[in-house]
Amino acid sequence: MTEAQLNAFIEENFSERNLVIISNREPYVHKKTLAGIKTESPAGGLTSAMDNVLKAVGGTWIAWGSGSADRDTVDENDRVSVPEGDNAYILKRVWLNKGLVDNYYHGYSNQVLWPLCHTALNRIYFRRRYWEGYVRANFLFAEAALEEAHENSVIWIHDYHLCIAPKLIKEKRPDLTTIHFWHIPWPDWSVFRACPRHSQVLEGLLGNDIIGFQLPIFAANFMDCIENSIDATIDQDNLTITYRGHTTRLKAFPISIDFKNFETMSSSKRTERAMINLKRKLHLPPMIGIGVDRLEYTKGLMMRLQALNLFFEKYDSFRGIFSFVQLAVPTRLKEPYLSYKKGVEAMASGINSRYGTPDWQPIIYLDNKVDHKDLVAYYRMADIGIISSIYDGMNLVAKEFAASQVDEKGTLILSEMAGAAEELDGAILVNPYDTENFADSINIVLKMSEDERKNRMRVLRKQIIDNDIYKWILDILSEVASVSSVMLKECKDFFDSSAQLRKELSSKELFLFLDYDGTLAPIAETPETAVINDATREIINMLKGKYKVAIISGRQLEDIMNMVQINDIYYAGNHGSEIWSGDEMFLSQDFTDVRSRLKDILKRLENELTHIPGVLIEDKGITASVHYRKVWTKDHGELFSIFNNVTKGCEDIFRITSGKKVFEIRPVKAWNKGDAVRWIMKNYGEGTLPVYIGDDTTDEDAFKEIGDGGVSVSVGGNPESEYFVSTQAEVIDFLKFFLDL
Ligand code: GDG
Repeated sequence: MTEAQLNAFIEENFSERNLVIISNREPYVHKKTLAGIKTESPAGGLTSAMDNVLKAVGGTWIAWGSGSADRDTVDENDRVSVPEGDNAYILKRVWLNKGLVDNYYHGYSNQVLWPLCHTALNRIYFRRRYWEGYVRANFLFAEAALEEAHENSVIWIHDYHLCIAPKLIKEKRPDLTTIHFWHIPWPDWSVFRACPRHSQVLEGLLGNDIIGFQLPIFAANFMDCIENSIDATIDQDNLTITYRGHTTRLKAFPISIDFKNFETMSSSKRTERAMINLKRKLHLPPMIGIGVDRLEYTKGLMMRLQALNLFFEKYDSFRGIFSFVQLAVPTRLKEPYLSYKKGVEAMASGINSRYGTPDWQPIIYLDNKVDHKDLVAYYRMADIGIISSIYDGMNLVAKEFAASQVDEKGTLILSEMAGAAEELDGAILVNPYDTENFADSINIVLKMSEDERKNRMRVLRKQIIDNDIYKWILDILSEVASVSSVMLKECKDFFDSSAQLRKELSSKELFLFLDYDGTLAPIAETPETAVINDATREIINMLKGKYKVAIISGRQLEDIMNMVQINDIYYAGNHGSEIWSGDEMFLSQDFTDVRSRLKDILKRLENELTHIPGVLIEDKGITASVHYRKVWTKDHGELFSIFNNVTKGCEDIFRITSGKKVFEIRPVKAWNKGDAVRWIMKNYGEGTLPVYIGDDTTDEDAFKEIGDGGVSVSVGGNPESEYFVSTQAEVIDFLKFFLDL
């Protein structure tokens, strides 16, 4: 991919659109110095990647103005053109006072979300004021974005500092397209549930049209968290979540670097001179290793030093001829980082005093930030690059190291826990906690033949060439273009539209179709505890005097009639395969065969699933449900595989569908809720307009059946329905609306 190809794509698809980026960190910081105002670019993967995007696309970047001269360099709208002289785009600064920085940035962002997402639960520290500051700061960022947004703008939000902003932006401007890229890992529910205010975080993020993750597993983990904590409609196949009428799409976009730029910088004469100077200045031995990290506990610097310590102890022939250069830029400058810094420094100097000699140091520890142009010299001269993250979204250093290896002589040792390990085949993977194996891997690499090194490095570089930063941007912007051109089908808030609906419906004869579980009754742990309350029952009793009413359920007919206990209305059980009209029963087919085959399947499932606690098998005569709401997430994989195995081969007679934590086994020819609506309307609904409310994916067939010929309403929002009510608790107001009509 080249910059030119990307520009052509942007020209074609985005020339009419304005791109607004929001991130916590700004790409250019203005600082007061004795020599005047100086501009700096902070170290960090995010800023370097996104600076490239805006240089290519133009637009506005909104970020916290953290530099001492930041206020002196902006105009009256808090804007400044950057980079200086080039004026490729606008940087708009948001001002945060010290208290807000402490609570929002050092507090909720860095002491809750950062350790949480890196599964370092014992490092989480939460105060209520952190959360309040976080919400306030998100509000300020969202306001700034709304000021800069044009009609048609695309808002590209970054990372864990800004989880609430998407919701705030969408509430005011639903027409804007919002994409959020999550740079760090996303943990599964067993970890994420430890997050104080986790529902608000998830709800905030669901304001986005797209959420991008580094790896598919992080998107799957996000789904897992939604499934366990938010009443939303989930489409596992298309990776979409519909919540309160809005659909969010999840997708993995592994981030990359500007390969060409690193390669060009590294091949330059300047770099060759810098390598000679560094070797002389640092008294480097013939073989060297390199580590480049923010001084950050997730980067596993302690584990790396432990492995190096063991390496120098065990493989003493390398003493005097191999040094490891560690560039560690201090970051965040607060606890726990200050203690971590001291620990790392003490360990490095311990190794040096243990093995060092007057003219050789095993570890050369440098904590000053170096310019990228100089950084490539370190990368290029290294025989080995080490990344030992305990958990990492991607890790751009891995890719920068490879891109700078223009002589192809260096080898990368890469932690299995870094996202980059999923992509970079030529690297030697290590578990950072396995110190012996890690130390042995350093020895193996240093003794590796030149041919193997070159082969590995070629494979590695090829992967990055094919998937560079321009491809990453293109993939994301293509997704944005497709989302906005199709404009994911949205549904409207029923109550916001009530005046209009009142006008349209008051003169009509209506037929109310009501789903039961999750609609008339709240979802419960077991089917028998999902009960309808007296108030709802009373309203339905009144409604049946005014309109025709049908209860449509996936439960067995007898079961649903027992649960609801209202006479003189229609019932459809087993998704419509059994219908009760008030005085007669209708079956959609002869179920004799189905019944006996289903019995066998359920018997096998019962036998094979007994050891998994929490599985509930519901025999509904002609259909069955396997509920796993109470099954631990860790057992889901095993449950799914047993279920698939047992039901394999019965496709001639049964169809498997899934709903909210439930698998349904239904005869191939069995009716769905859409069929039930059609049949009831044809036989009993002449002259009436159907109104349907339901909460589950199985209600989609009914929504589709109704289409424009009635009113379809989902609980929680489903793109197939025309309207939504937000929660099950609002269903009672929905029923009252018809009573008052
Ligand atoms: C997050 C995720 C994900 C470091 N020291 C110096 C310096 N750096 C630059 C490197 C590289 C960047 O910092 C670090 O990249 P990481 O990928 O390790 O990034 P994080 O800051 O942890 O960021 C991470 C990333 O977002 C992107 O999505 O990969 O997983 O945690 O670019 O070169 N740069 C300069 N001097 C230094 O001394 N100039």
